[in-house]
Amino acid sequence: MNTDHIHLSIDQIYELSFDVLTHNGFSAAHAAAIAKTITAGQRDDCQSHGLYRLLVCVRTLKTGLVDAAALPLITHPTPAVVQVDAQRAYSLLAFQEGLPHLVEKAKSNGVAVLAINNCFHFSALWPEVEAIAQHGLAGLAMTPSHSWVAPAGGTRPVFGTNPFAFAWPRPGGYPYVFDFATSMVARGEIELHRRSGRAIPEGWAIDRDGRPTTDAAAGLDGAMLTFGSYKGSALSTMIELLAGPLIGDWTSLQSQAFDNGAGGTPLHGELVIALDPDILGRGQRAINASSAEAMLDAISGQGARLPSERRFKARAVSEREGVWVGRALYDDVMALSTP
Ligand code: NDP
Ligand code: PYC
Repeated sequence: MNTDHIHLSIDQIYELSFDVLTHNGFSAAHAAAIAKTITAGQRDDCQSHGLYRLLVCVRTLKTGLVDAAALPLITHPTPAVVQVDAQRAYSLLAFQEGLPHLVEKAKSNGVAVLAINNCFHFSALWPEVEAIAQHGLAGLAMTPSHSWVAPAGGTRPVFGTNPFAFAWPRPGGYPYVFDFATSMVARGEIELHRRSGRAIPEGWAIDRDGRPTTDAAAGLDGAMLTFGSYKGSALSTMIELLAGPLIGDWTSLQSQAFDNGAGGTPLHGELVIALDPDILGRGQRAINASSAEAMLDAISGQGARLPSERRFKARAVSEREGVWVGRALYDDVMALSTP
């Protein structure tokens, strides 16, 4: 018997998440939207953004900063733009309600933008770009977070871990999807290392004094590093600008200042873009789709793996067999539903 892990079905993960969230004060609508994404993360073996996030959501709710029930306010500034004000609630209900408008606008205009404002944001972005690709559209999503990451050549945090995600629809199967932090790894990954007492690889973070460290706690206390040196640094800057000031929202520095040491989920905006190959592809959808497939096959045909392949395999296993959750995490989550 595996005593270090607990076996749960996907439905049980969802029910556990929903119950913990409502028990702690989230409205049913927010709890459902958050639980859906957390369940997808655990199902796809994205440990940094699965059940672990329940601990962070509930801790953040207890700071009193989050609105646990506010309904998203939707406006339509132009035919190609939908703006959703989350009103200081978590982002996922705002995305859920904005998505149909984004899809409809992209299919009418060729390109459309969903700007989510004023949202607490904890989640992986691949569920969102995958949902866009399910409509036959290409999707991009990006957000700031808290200023935890030093620019290349510097030692003081400026950027968030700033995730960047892309999906491309493929005929008859999963879309092509990538979704990564522009830091070396998501902060959640370093937090998981700290929780389990594991060292982090060199290159992920520096300590308070700017020295390379393999100590997860020292790295969290110092600064994380961007991936790809100055290239990741520039990408991260772009994300700060596009998902921050461009859409009238905060940078990671502003989010961190607002948090003021509370240790809660970042508060900022999210930029989501959808593009329609039927409108932009000069009426050659089938030809364009086959050149896209030829390019993707040239990657996987030589044994290189496509991003999300690991995740899709994990999804198939979880759907068949359920999920194993570490006992320590399970116990911490269960403790959230007891008075
Ligand atoms: P990883 O470095 O683990 O992976 C990022 C991407 O690269 C995934 O699409 C992954 O696919 C792919 N990948 C990994 N290894 C390979 C490989 N050898 N060959 C090809 N592709 C590969 O993720 P991060 O730590 O950077 O980010 C994890 C998650 O954290 C993301 O989902 C992100 O959205 C989330 N996040 C959210 C933030 C927020 O503010 N909301 C902030 C930062 C991160 P696969 O999944 O199949 O391994
Ligand atoms: O893991 O970097 C992270 C993160 C930040 C906000 C949500 N996840």
